[in-house]
Amino acid sequence: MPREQMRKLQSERLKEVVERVYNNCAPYRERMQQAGVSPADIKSIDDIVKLPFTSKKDLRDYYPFGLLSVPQEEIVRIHASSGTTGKPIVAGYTQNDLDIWNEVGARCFTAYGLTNSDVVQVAYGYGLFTGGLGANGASETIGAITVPASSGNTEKQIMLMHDLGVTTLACTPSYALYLAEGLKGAPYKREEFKLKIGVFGAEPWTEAMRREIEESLGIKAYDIYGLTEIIGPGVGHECIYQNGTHLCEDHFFPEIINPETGEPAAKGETGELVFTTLTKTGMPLIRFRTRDLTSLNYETCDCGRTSVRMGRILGRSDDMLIIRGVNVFPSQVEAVICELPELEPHYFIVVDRLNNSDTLEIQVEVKDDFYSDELPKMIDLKKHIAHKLHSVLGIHPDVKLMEPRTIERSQGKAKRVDDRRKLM
Ligand code: DLL
Repeated sequence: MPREQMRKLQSERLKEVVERVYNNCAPYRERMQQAGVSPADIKSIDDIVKLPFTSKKDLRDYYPFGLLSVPQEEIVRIHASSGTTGKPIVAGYTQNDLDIWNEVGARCFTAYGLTNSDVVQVAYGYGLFTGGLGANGASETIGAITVPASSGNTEKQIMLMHDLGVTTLACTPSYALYLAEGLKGAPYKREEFKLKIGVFGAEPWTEAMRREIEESLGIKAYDIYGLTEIIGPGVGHECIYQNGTHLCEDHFFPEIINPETGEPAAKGETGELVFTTLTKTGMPLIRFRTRDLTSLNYETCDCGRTSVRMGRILGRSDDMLIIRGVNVFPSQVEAVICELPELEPHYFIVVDRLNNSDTLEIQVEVKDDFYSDELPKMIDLKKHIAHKLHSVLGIHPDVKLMEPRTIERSQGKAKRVDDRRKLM
């Protein structure tokens, strides 16, 4: 769709959704009244900046159903994501919302080149988490054979993949790496598998990790993006050019803001991603602050799609570690580790405070071929890794070399940081 036409569509839809939340959801009405803005002030998509933000805190404050814009009877599905503290964040979906979800999910799967000839193994968890049911809906909507394996039980996953001629694996990128390890010890040859495509998301991953997955599984690995509050997987997808995540902006309008000031960021600048759901009816969200840090690119993609492309999620504004005053993102550590041939792509970060000074320990796993009993060799390797990490992070980490297969593997979203400072 030409950009001008897209903006027209977004303008119309924004007016409708603002009317809906204003008339049907008291917290929105009150907040808009406080900000001195009414639905009549929203004439085009450019007026979106007049509207107040919504945050994760609002979802907690109005837990579980206070932000619905329809009578509860119209809700047909609940999903939830566990927060770091206390109650989960709950999202209610109407049948209209599930239909939109299936449509955008199908759009994602089509962009990866999938059709009804494919066999899709969904190894995201099924349940309150949106990964399993979301990918399931996308796969069924394009008419592919859908294998609802859910997460865990790696041996069985591999057997199913082999026996059913699975062409597509949908799971977290960290679980894809875990499965790749499992495949090495499995009683099948690579030629016996039909696997060619991976649909990976639900956690940040780097280009280096993509290469690692593509090489170890012999597939093309594509990004899928989404969040419980907006809709699960299906908010955005890569295309075969793997050059940014196209957002389904006819349904989810994106903005980038400066996370400190809330002001719109300059074109192309990195900042916090904010979404307004333009078509949802159950729990529409206006200017929802995702805390994800990224940038947007409005140039037409080589694939011909005109939809805006999101850069990789660099981390979350709340995931950023400040260590001895320096901002450190786990994704930076991951990029370095995946580049080093001596290391497995698994790591764990421990931050602590000793005598009022922050400590940063990075546990890395040495590959079998490089692990040695000869101390000088190991000391040299450790120095080399510390040097590489220092050049990217700007601070000196304490590198801890771990034996092969000793860092815990993840079957869902990987937990990679233990910040012990908060406990003190
Ligand atoms: O993780 C939805 C999902 C399921 C997306 C399966 C893709 C595949 P939540 O549990 O609510 O929902 O977590 C949402 O996960 O704000 C990002 O920080 C992160 N995230 C999701 N997809 C990606 C991605 C699901 N492709 C939070 N790249 C989001 C980086 C991602 N981070």
